[in-house]
Amino acid sequence: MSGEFRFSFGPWNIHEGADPFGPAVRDSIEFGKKLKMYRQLGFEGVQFHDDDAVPGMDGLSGEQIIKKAKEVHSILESEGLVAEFVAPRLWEDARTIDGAYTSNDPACREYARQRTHRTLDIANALDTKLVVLWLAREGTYLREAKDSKVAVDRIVEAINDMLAYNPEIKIAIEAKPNEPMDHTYIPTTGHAIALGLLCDDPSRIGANIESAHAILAGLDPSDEMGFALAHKKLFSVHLNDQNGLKFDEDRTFGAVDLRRAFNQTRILDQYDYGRGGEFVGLDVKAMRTQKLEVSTKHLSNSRTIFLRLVELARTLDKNKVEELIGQRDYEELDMLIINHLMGK
Ligand code: GLO
Ligand code: MG
Repeated sequence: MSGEFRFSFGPWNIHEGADPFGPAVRDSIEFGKKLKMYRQLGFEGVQFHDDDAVPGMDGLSGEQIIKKAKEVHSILESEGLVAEFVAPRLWEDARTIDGAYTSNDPACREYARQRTHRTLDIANALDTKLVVLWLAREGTYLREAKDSKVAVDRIVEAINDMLAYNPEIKIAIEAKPNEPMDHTYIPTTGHAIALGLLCDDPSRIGANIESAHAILAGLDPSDEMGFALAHKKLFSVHLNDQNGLKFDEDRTFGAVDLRRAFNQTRILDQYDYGRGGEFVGLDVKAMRTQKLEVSTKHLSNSRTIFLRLVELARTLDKNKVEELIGQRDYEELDMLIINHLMGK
């Protein structure tokens, strides 16, 4: 059964455990070693930030960047891996302090544009057509600091520039309502899809839905997925979990709310997610308390939980579900699902 799904994660998901209140607590694992762990953990897709593939890229020429990215592509091939997507990391440089595409400073917006071109070059060298846009700082801390209408126009302009720069790429917008900003301009999947409609080629714009981001927006991730599937816009997912309205926890998929995870798995499986080449992507973090030698369990556990939930989705008594829906006996339906999740 597991052969039907291909799984991916990003190298940042194996990390040193630093948080805003304390430094790293685990040694770094070098990139090449991380790549060797993918297959062992049951993964074949690698999610990239542009500078995961080409560290220090802002100090390199366009040619140097492409050369380095091609070297990474050869390593992927030798490890039996493929790049799922590349995402421009537009939230660390000083020129993106006030946002990248929506910065009030034209010189900073130009930096974002140029950097994004290099991201697309890297995607090309890594042989992926998918670019993820997590619009991290495209928002405000202060309502009056930016004009929200102009901000959306600027994001559209940036996306149109990407579509023109490489006519083959597709863009998956990863909506998130807050963190690092107080409010972002593209907080939900609905916003992401609507934004795509304003762009020059809406058919090439879709969504990457992260469970925790939907929860932070007060929404149910499986309903967000249903919305994107109805629009044929579910280009990727970032499965994880989240315990309420706090910082973005990126917990192991299903670890907080198994039923909520079940419903995500169920809708993905029901509508053949993955058949068009989509990956079951994770975006999970190991707890800070985890020791180095056991700091990849959040990845293999998330995958195992996903596959077990697929089994549960497939063995759910569909006739019984239909019957109870027909009778409008949702109390009994509730019990049916709970019993099923409890193995009864
Ligand atoms: C943060 C996001 C982040 C993105 C990644 C890919 O909240 O989830 O991890 O998914 O940078 O663009
Ligand atoms: Mg994510």
